[in-house]
Amino acid sequence: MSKEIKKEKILVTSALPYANGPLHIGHLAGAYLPADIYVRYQRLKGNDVVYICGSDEHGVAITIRAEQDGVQPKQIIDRFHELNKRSFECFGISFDNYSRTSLPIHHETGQEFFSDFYQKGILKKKKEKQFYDEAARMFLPDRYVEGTCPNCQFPEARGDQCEKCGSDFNQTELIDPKSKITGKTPVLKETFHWYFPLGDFQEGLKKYLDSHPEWKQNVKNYCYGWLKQGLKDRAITRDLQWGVKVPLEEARDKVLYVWFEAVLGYISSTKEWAQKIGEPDRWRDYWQNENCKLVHFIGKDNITFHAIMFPAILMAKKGYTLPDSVPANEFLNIQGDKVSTSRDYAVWLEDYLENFPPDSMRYCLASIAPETKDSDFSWKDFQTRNNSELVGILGNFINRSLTFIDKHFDGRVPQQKQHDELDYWILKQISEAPKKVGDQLERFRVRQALKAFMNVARDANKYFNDKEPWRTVKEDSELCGATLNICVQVSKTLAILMEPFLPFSAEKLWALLNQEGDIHGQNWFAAGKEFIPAGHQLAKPEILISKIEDKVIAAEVEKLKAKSQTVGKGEGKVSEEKSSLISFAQFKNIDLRVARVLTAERVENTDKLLRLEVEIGEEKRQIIAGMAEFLAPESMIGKLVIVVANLQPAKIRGLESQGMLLAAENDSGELSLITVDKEIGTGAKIR
Ligand code: B3M
Ligand code: ZN
Repeated sequence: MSKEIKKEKILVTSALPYANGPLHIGHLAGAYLPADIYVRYQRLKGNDVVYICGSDEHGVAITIRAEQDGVQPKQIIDRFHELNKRSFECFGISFDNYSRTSLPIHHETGQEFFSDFYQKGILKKKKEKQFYDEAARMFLPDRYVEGTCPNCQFPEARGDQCEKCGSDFNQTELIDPKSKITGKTPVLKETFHWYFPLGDFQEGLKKYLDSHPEWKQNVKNYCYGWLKQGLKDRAITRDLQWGVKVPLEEARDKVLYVWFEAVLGYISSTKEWAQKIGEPDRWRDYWQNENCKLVHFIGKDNITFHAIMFPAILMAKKGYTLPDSVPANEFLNIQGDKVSTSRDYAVWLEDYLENFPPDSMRYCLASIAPETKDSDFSWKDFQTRNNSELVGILGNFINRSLTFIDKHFDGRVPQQKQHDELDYWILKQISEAPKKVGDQLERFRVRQALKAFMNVARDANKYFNDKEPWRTVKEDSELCGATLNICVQVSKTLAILMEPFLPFSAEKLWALLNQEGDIHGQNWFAAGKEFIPAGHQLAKPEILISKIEDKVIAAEVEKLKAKSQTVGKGEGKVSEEKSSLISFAQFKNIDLRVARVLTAERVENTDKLLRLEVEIGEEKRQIIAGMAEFLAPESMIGKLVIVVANLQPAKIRGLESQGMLLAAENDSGELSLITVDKEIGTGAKIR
């Protein structure tokens, strides 16, 4: 069957997530699950599809996180690359390759594009004034500056892009800019950068967009909006150390702008894939082949880079396939609130997997996919969808059919008989289903596709009910057998059709039907048509999907409630990992110093308080400490102690305390002073 159909070449990508934090279900719903469903479907159709992704490991998103944690960027990317890769695997996101932009193959690819443009004279070198943080003594690219969006007045716009309205701009256009490092207003200082002449591609891009009237409305709206404003040249280099080095002697301290090279990550990841399969040139079959369909799944905040910037880059490079479609999704909110990584208000993939199976979330997210507008995830809805739909409709049909056959027909597929009207009806439903589901998937409508799939399960239950096998088994066992034979064929159809949405359950069902071969390698068009012969032995029935209890859901709701009440600072800027442990950065915020006690005396009319004078390097400070019960003041004089040097001053009994002394305390409240074991000098840092 599939042989008659011409194989299509399709290269699918999902946005490369920054390796600066863990992933949450919002990520999954936007750029990964819809792509995976689409890819799995195309594979079943027998198309030649390669699914590419990887970690985005450059840019300020990474360096800011590293600075916060007080570690090197390399440590951040290694950690989150592995973590995120594993989370994707656990959710069945079936990339053919998950690469990293820190790999040499990517650096070479990025540099090759830059050099090519440079040599062709496409790039414009411009001297310009750029924001510079005098206190931190560095230029402030992109997200190192924040301010008010020049387009929509959103007060927390990043230096290169506004999260709110999606517009992108040069940072000097920001209103009331502030350095993210010191919070100070940056100054303008001269530097130079290379610009990609996006403006020159205005007409070419217009033609290109016009040739894709089928694109999603949200994507077209954004794109035409930008064209209307008029495209401007974009700087593609930055004054940073971390990134892909600009391959020019005169630009030693510059790297390629992360967005310029990140999109090229799709190409380098495909190259890496080709090398891994031992056909290093195979990537060209996709990227340099106008018959290959290139599809980018992304979130809406990335539209400009994929539908404007990247096509222009590919046009400039010449000989490359342009994106055929850019299905961008909107955002997923959680229980009525925006996801906030800094407040830990999110459903993290790793946490989810500790308590629930991946398919339940895949099902829920596919049914509420934010395709045309932002959508909302709630735990209650998740439970209802799992219990009443997945278990109550899909699982129920499979289970009642298979247990019936097990009980009354020894687990063997019964004989077929002359069909009646109901039989013809259900057979028609399953034979039409692959096209119905497929038509929606071709148009990236995951919600509708899932609905069409679930309609088959609904029809199947109706068929079972109307045929009343529990009655016919007593009156006409042959008729009953024929009904159950059809139920088996429906189950097989469901197994294939569910594979894109519910790959783990599909595997399980395939095993219950005791089918040979890999469910992931079946033929989509055989669904509803190629039947299991009578007499075939089925496996012992098992529950396909389990119900989720109220109390587990209640616990999840509580967890989120607690977080929605904590006030976040630095909302949504840089993700922080959640845990009760403190980060290294938090530890580093405490300035601990060695100090010498110069004088010590009791504070009059108190039992506990001592007034100490300490020396910290050049500085003298007064500290009021509650230690008099256990420590004689004279014994402390001359000792080297540890002081928290950046504690806010406090008034104690009218005396200002400018720091805190560290002491160990046991269960009975006894104190012992913490000292250092050699003359290291006052002011020395504790680390
Ligand atoms: N890393 C941005 C993001 O995670 C970015 C996508 C790159 S796709 C080439 O939103
Ligand atoms: Zn804006």
